[in-house]
Amino acid sequence: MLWRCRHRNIDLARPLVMGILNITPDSFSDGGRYAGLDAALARAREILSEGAAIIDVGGQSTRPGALEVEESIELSRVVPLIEGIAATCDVAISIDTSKPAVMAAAMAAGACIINDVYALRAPGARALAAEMQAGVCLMHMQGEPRTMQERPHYNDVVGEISDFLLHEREACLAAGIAAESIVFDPGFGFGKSLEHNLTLLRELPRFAALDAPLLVGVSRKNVIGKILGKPLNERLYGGLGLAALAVSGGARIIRTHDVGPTCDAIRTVSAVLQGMET
Ligand code: YH5
Repeated sequence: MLWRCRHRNIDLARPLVMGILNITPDSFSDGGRYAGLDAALARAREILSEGAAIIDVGGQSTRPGALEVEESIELSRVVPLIEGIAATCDVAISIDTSKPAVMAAAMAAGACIINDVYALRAPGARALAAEMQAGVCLMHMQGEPRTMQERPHYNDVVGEISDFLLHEREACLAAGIAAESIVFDPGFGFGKSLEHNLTLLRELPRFAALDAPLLVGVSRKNVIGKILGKPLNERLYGGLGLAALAVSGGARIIRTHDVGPTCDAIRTVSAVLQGMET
């Protein structure tokens, strides 16, 4: 199974890790510490050496309650970093943005994947992705980041999110995006209560059976914090438990801050599920 992302074909025969590289100064992790370009590039190399296949570069915080970042600020954060990574590392780079101008600049700088929490719903986003032949991650979100955790509601959380993803996939295909370029993500924490997140994790095989490979991002999120009663910096082992569960449930890509430990966790699960060959 290949994920077609511009000049790259990413092999999804085995599950792989997407390492998070945030460069927002207010970021809950890494952003503050890696505010400078050199430090961010060093972190990118570290993410690679720990085993990530994809580096997810983000210049805008989308965690609950976050405000929108101005386009020029987002551009000034992500473009030099993507150029620097592309010049020095042979790795797939994804851009975590919802703004078509940022997507376009990121592609010009060397990114090959668009990871958009709004699932390319901004005017022009789908046409751009089609034109670039970019890989795209379509993620589900109920509401918008500033208010999405206030009162999430579903009658059928799995059914509604599946319908959304399939509907957005059709819109992407109609815009000229190749089916092989699309992956799905139920969007953990994006307009979901603890019970919603737990149901989604339990029912992951139903998402894995849809028309696209499945990406899961639970790293350090409140779902872990609520289960364990632990703060952000004590959620590693909980995150590894859920990463192992996600791969066992059919996820192909795990988005995480904790790249080395997550690679080990999912390689062991994959060896059991698929054996050591291929
Ligand atoms: C995702 O799931 N998430 S940004 C709150 C946290 C910890 C982490 C309170 N972008 C996803 O990582 N893209 C983000 O603790 C994403 N899937 C995809 N495709 C939020 C985040 C976070 C938020």
